[in-house]
Amino acid sequence: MRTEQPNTIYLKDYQVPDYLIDETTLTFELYEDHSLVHAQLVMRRNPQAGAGLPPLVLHGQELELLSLSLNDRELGAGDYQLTPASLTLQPDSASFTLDSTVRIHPESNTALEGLYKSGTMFCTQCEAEGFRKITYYLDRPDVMSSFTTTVSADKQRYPVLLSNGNPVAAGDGEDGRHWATWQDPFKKPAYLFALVAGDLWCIEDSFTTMSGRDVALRIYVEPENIDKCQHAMDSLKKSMRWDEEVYGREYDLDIFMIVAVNDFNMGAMENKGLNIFNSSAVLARAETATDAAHQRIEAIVAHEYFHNWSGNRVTCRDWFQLSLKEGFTVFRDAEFSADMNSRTVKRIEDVAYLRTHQFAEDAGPMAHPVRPDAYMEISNFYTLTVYEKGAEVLRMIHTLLGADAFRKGSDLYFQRHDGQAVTCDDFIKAMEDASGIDLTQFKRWYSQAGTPRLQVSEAYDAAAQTYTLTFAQSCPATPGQAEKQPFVIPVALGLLDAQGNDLPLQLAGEAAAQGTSRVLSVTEAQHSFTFVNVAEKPLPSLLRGFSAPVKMSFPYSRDQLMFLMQHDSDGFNRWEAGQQLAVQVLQELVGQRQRGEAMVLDQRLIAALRTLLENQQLDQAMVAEMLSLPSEAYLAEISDEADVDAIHAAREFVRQQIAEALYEPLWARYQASREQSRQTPYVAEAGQIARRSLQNIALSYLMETGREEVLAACLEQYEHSDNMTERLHALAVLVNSPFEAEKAGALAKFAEHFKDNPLVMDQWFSVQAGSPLPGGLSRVQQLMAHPAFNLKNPNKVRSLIGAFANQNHVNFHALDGSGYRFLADQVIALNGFNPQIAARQLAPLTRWRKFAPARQALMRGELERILASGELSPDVYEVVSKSLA
Ligand code: B3K
Ligand code: ZN
Repeated sequence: MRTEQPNTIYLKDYQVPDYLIDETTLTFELYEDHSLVHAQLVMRRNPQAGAGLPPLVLHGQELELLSLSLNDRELGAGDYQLTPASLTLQPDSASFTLDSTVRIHPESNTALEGLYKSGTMFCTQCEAEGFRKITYYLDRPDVMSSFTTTVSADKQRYPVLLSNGNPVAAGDGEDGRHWATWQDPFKKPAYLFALVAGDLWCIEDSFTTMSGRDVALRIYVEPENIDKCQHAMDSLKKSMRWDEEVYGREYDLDIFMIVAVNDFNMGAMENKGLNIFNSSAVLARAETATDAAHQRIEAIVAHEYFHNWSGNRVTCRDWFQLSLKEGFTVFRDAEFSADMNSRTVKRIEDVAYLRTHQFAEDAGPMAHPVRPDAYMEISNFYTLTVYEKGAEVLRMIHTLLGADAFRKGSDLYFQRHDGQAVTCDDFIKAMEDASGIDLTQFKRWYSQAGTPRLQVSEAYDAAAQTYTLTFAQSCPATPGQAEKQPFVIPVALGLLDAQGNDLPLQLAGEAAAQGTSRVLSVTEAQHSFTFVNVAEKPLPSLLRGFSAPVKMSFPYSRDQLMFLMQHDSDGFNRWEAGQQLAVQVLQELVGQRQRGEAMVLDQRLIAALRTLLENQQLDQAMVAEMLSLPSEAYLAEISDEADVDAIHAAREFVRQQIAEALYEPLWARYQASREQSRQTPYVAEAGQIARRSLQNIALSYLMETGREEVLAACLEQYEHSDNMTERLHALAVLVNSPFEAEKAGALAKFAEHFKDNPLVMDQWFSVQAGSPLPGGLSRVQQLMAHPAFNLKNPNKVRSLIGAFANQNHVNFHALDGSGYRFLADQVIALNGFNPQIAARQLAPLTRWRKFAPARQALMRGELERILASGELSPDVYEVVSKSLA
């Protein structure tokens, strides 16, 4: 049983640091069975912290202190105090130099935080609090220092030695060793420190910045992956140009490096000048990575690059401000991706993700504001709320201010705070100062958790020719926040006439109409807006482009939704109307199923989809999105009590009905596209990606019919595609089909062919883990014993255990509790060596309140079992204890 509970850290307790570090000089001596770290810190009393010389408390964990000296005076054991997490000593002057040497063990670091080994290579991950596992330090983001780093290692094993900044010196040492020194002239917090040593190859390119400086660009990978870097390099150059054009931000060092590593807890890390990436976020070529993987790489490369300004040049004062850099940078990368691909499709994907996963988080036991006010373990707060909802908050500011004022605000923010560690309030202040718009009430988005509901009602007065929309907003209670104040909710909208045209929009009191799509600010709990000169009762198109992260409802009839699907000038809302129609139909079927009635499908859904499929003018990616039914996870999220089996049955029923009724147009679309694939070599480019997405969704519907000609087509696509997008989809469709022999054959062949490519094997695990066919858990358990599986590798954990628990609802939620027990067992195992990954995998169990009492009891039982399982990491303890509270 655990004895010690982790402390809760509160935003309200923030205090400036007592001491500052101006210069940090590090020397690493890397060996196979230990490493030595020498740190020289040039320090001084923080003038903002008051008078006197308080004790200096440095962070440090899992360090073996070998020597310590203050101003060149060697300190003895009586001169300082050590705890498992700190080193305390008493400075005798306001400025001093501290030298320390510690021994650490990267070779046995399985938490993948601090300095660790991934395969044969040394690498680091310091955000948020990993630097304290490297040396004694003030490991907090408001302590910013210049860094000079020397790395020494065996030359043959580790020919490449990298750190932040620019290379300044290198040479050979004794015993076959060599060294390199790097200098980073920009002051930075320790969380942005990075080091890499390994046998790496790189591809090289260059970028000329807007002021004409040449920057060397390098992507380092293990030699066998050197042919999979070009897409990431192209993405990097596009990102650098886009940030200059859209934000006026120029890169600042002479070199920018990306290193791909196989063992990484998340996607990537923005270390200054030396981004370290999960190899899944770098490596791609047609034969091994899907379109989705290519787009994810483009987005992550951009995200990490954009952090150079939004995060590195201007950083966070404390970790409560995490969304200052993450929400802003996600907003920036989303706009970049929208500019590089289809804007509407990007928005649809992001909103579907937000509504399924972030809304669920915001309704669960870990709900927290975009700027949290308390945490036990900061690693648990790299959440969908901080990232995705944080980005929505930025998007709303952009919508309210307009693009020009927003840009003035961001220019002011970067100029005013360059080189500083600041708060979300500082960001808002810059936006207010540049735009003249008061954001006081708007800031509630940072402090209040929970997803607001927005109920909209209408009233048309034919005699007065006025149309009134009334918005009623409310927000459910969340842990620690019973009452909420009204938010500022920007509602972009239009009004459609009977032909589907946008009407001019004139509000009462305005002299003339102002456009046909505009943004209303809903600021009161109950807020009405009256449009005048409205000659006929219009149909409103509300929350265009999903202008605010709320749960909006309006009593649309199914016929009205079908009309909006065809006529709304806002592409996002055409999709949204289709989703709402599908949700209505699916919920009706769920009810029929629960009452034991035969399910009867409203044929209007078929009619609407037929119209879409027959329209050859529409963007194929849009058609694909509109053909996609709301996911089981989303249907669960919007249920008061999610009936996993009824949802699955209803959704499968609709899929089969669509497949039978629309067989012809789906088959025609499929064949035309597959023919084009056969004739055109693969390029990861928007037009082809759109075509393949429609082709693939058509194939999944067609396979529902079980017809021989479809099976043959699926096998042909599987065997003969020149790219992973088509091959993997064909495999997934086979895996979910009843054709056992073909399925087994394809799976075996795939594994044999790709056994040496771990990223492709991740896909192979995922398609099997996600299959809703009976027996899911035992398939997953067998796969855990596959030679390519390894619980120590986070990508493997995510692709097998994560895919099962998050994407395979019927199997994970099996009524005998076996899925829950399995997940709890894995969390208990992971807790022992990688707490961050353990805590992340727990998320599905934290949603227990969504389900009927029998499942609730089973899920809670597993959470309690984890709590009692022995010594828990703070990461797992926080999630489990809050979930049970
Ligand atoms: N800033 C990193 C995330 C670090 C997570 C640490 N547990 C990646 C990113 O958001 O760009
Ligand atoms: Zn980020």
